[in-house]
Amino acid sequence: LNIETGLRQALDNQEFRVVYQPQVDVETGAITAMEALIRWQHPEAGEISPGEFIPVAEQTGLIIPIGDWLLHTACEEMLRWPGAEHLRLAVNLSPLQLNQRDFVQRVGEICGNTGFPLSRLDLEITENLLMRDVDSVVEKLRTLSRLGVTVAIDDFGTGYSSLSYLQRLPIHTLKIDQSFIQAIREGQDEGTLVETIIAMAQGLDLRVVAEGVETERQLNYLRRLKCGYMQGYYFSRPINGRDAVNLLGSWP
Ligand code: G
Ligand code: G
Ligand code: MN
Ligand code: NA
Repeated sequence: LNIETGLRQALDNQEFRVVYQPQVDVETGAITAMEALIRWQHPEAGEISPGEFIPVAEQTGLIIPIGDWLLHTACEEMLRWPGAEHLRLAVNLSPLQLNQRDFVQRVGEICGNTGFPLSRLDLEITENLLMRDVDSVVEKLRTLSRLGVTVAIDDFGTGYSSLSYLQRLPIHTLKIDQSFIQAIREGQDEGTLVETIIAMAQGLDLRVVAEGVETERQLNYLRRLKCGYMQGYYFSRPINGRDAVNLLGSWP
């Protein structure tokens, strides 16, 4: 299988799908957002994971049309969900997308065309942005922030962002990498890095989302620390739009 060749045809052949994973308010238990995640069903090779094909999409520039497709599709789909009028939509961005000169315009157009309010959009960027031009990315994120978009640092704690870097970027949310959450186990849940990150985020006035929550122990721990939001298999795996509608309808 040649991933690059396959990727070049995948959009035309409608081989991508979007799945969604809920984010839950720790205090109220309500679902407040859905993270959109891309899936690729190759006609011969079957499902190929984003971990495999996203790097190739980035190297080839195909991440630009693929990213546009994902945002457009997720916006359209979520707007059709009953009772989801207040849900936020979180999407993952590659550095290459942010480095596009017309990035702000593209996001504005996709939301404008679909009717999805910018004020319900969360952009997830990783710490290792490898941004060629930090100033211009900061400027773009500022512009989007003024329009109501929020920005999250994804996989927080695994990259090399310094505190000064964090302060420079107009961000609203830290998503604690799942490896730190999974380290919360019987007898090992004191003085964890999670505790430190949450305290730091509170000091910086940032929202915190804990990723990869799988157990009740982890949930209770996050509640004690007054972590704001959480996401993980404990609540739901990433699911398709139809299942997401059912989940929302039956959520307590
Ligand atoms: O969904 P899964 O856990 O398999 O995702 C694996 C990785 O792929 C994660 O780091 C996730 O952020 C990334 N990913 C999933 N969907 C997208 C997408 O639409 N765009 C980008 N850039 N990355 C994505
Ligand atoms: O890098 P990013 O955070 O966008 O990646 C999200 C990925 O994490 C998705 O591929 C999703 O399938 C995966 N994921 C979400 N919740 C859990 C969880 O509770 N446990 C594990 N192991 N993976 C998870
Ligand atoms: Mn993410
Ligand atoms: Na993450």
